[in-house]
Amino acid sequence: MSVYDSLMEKLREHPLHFTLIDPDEIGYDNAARFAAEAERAGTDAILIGGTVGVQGELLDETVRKIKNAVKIPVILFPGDISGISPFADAILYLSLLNSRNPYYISGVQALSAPIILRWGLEVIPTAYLITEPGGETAAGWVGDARPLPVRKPSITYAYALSARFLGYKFVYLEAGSGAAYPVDDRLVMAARKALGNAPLIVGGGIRSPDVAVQKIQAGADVIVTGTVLEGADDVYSAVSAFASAIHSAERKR
Ligand code: 1GP
Repeated sequence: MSVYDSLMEKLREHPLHFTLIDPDEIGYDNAARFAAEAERAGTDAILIGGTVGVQGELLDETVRKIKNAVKIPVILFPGDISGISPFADAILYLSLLNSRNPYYISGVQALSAPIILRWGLEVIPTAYLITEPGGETAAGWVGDARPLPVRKPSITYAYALSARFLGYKFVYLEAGSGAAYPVDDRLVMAARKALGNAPLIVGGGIRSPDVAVQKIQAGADVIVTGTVLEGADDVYSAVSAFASAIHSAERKR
């Protein structure tokens, strides 16, 4: 079964939690232990990526070590063409639809497509939408995004609807890693309204299980957390608190 199909099958049961590992932040010696703890605590997939300094040997070794340590899907979450590795199970093939720079909408995808085919990586087409306050984060700055404004949820609605019409398998609303606050509930609700039952990922600036549940109640299906887990003394307890709250949260439909 493909990674996408396995995630969709799980999503029919309950919302999901993904753990983001940034090799540049954590280093590959810690990454495998960290991922194994996160899996034991109930996270549903490991995302590997970062905007700055994630490439080459550091990325390949991190992916290989994590792959050896866990059975859950290991999925690339690339910040640029350098963020790809043949050793993962799948790649979130991101188009940053609200970038000012066509490189991040379709250029990097074209440049990476032939090597991704050669490696046989499973591709999961994902519309990546950076919301406020993402302009102040590395993803927003590097991706030259026009962050979707909190005061105008109709713009998020329009972008999410266009992502649905364009056939993306996932829509990812992103406040940016380490954002001062997460994606606003009104924007999550607007995207949900546009997407019907199609899967919606929300991440960036989520620091507590209560906030994660709030985003699910607003319409998210998958919550991504990175920074709050990297800083945790006890990774198992931190992930477990998120995963159990998210798995039992009631989704808005
Ligand atoms: C970033 O959405 C992810 O791409 C996770 O963000 O690091 O703020 O949890 P945090």
